[in-house]
Amino acid sequence: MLNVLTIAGSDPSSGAGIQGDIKTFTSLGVYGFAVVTALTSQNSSKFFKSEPASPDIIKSQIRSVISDFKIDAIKIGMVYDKKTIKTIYNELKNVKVPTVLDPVFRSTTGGVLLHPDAISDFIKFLIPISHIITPNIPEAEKIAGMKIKSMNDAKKAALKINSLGAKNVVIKGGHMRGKKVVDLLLENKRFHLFSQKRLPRESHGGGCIFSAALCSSLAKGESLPESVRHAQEISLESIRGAARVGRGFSIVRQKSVDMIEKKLSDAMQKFIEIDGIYNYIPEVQTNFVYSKPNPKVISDILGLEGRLIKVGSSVQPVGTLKYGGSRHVGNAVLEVAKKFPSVRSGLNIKYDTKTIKKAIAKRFCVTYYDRTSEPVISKHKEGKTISWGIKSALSKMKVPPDVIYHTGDLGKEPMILIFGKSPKDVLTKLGKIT
Ligand code: PXL
Repeated sequence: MLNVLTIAGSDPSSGAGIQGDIKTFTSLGVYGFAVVTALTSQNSSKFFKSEPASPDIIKSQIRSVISDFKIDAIKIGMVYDKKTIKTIYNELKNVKVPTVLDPVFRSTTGGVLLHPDAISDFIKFLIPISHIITPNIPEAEKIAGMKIKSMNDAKKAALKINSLGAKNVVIKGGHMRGKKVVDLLLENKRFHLFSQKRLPRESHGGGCIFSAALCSSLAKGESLPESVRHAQEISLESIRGAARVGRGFSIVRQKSVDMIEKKLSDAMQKFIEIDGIYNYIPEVQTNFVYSKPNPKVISDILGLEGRLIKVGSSVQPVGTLKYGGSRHVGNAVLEVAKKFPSVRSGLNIKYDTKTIKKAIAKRFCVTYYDRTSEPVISKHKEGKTISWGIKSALSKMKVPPDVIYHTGDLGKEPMILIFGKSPKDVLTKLGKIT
């Protein structure tokens, strides 16, 4: 499991701050650690007070986490005053973990979250140690020292913030007028625009969700454009689901965790980390899928819209997990699950007679099909070959298969598919034959 750390303030209304961040992390399947920089008292309509934690306890909290856990990404939220900023800077300046800096200046209800005399230290110390900074328009105006009235202004402000030491900048467009919300990313001197429908409401916690989601995506190794797109989608979804739990602003609501996605992405991570696994990646690359119970259609099956690809002597995921994302392995699992509903996960690896022999020696249930004997009608229908092949391989089977292979056809690479109840089960089987 991936680990992320938020260094932020406490919000007892739990929409924003560390409470909000932990919910976002959990909903995205990463483990969230939290270092508290300040306490606030606030609800959905009013901000009452705030009080910073002492530098000593902030330092000690950061050390207690960093010294024990492997942290994959960090988010910095509310930092309140100069002392807090310097403490965080000192603790993180030599830590090589991608850091998302969320400038948190004011609460939704107008409470001061960064003391005005601390803004110059915020810029001087925290911006240079961040991998990406995520201001909204008013925050970007304050940091860049200019008004932002147009996309052109936003681009200028992003370049200015970049010159202050932020390696990458995303300016969230929510405060700009228009039917769409356009977020602007500056990465390596290049601009990317991300446009989304505008929702007709304001809610508490949206900014925190954006930066916490971005942090989770970076931990997962997604590219910056992918991470921003994801963060935008997740924020929108959480704002759409916001609930009016109090008398004031609605509070954002994170969607619940998709355990299918979580289990598959955890298993993919483990797969990638298997020593020498690149030797098992076929020419057509690998996909790994996990199905909802009793799948009826390919869109019941989660897979990579992309592949796990061999890069030199490593394996890297390309693309994102989507239901219906995998045609080949997805259709294979769909076909097996129709006959044996306990089978819900599958993975393809390079064909090798040694692997087949090992599977047989381990008393795995192994079967195969012959692509060259596929009827011509079926061959010409896109995506039908797999369904035909799996059906033919299963025709005499009484128990669920562990492995199905085929030895190829003219221009078609031979392949081994491993099946199991869950991605973890598939990995266990894989471990026994590789
Ligand atoms: O949304 C920014 C934010 C961050 N952290 C804390 C907050 C808020 C907004 O109210 O209270 C603690």
